[in-house]
Amino acid sequence: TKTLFQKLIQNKQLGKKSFAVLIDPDKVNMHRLSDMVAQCHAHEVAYFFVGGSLIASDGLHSLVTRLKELSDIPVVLFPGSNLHLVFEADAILFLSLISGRNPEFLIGQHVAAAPLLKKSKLEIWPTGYMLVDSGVQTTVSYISNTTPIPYDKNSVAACTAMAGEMLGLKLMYLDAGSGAQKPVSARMIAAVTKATDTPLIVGGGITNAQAARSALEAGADVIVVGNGIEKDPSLLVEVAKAVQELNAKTEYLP
Ligand code: 1GP
Repeated sequence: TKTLFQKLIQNKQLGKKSFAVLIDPDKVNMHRLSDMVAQCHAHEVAYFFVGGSLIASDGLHSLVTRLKELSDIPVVLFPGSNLHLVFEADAILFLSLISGRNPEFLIGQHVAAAPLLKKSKLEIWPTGYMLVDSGVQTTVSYISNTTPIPYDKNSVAACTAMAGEMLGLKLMYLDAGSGAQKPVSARMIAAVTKATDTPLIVGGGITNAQAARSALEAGADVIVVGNGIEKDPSLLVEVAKAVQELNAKTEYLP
């Protein structure tokens, strides 16, 4: 059987787009979780991303185990640091913050996590993580003590992704940061898509179906929505439908 990562690569080759729902343990409403998970099932959500740059509650472990009880949708850790390892999850975005110049988030945290990950059954997804300026200082840029890529510097993003790919990273993630005022631009997504062959995840500030559609049409393989769904649960269905519609179109192509 294929690993989750092999399926991700296969989907990219087929042009099949995926939707990941980000669940932040600090914000999640545990009473609504099972309804939300049922909706994710019904609407073919591909992954749960779980985490955040700063987790203030102690709910990460119980969130992951609860999600595993409720469904078979893969749970992918989206860690802010090596404190955020939960071995019951399916995979981990092993993020190297390549848009920044803080060695701690490029390699430091990884060294501390490596021996634990080596022993675990988690699938490791080596990811070039690029933060993009979105008009507000996001928690992640503050916590990581890095400067994001300027909003309209598409070629900086493209060259950063190219270098990440040349260093052997298998996946790129363009993130405007959770709660961004505006999502990553379609032009930047297109520039990164053109510059690399790795699958591309895009998230941050996607708060309507049109933003999701435009990110996918520009080249994103996986889109991530977190905050928007916490605020308005109906967004989950809207975005899921946009993804399904795009996939239905590509299936009719010769
Ligand atoms: C943040 O990409 C994710 O790292 C999702 O962001 O919470 O703004 O949807 P939002």
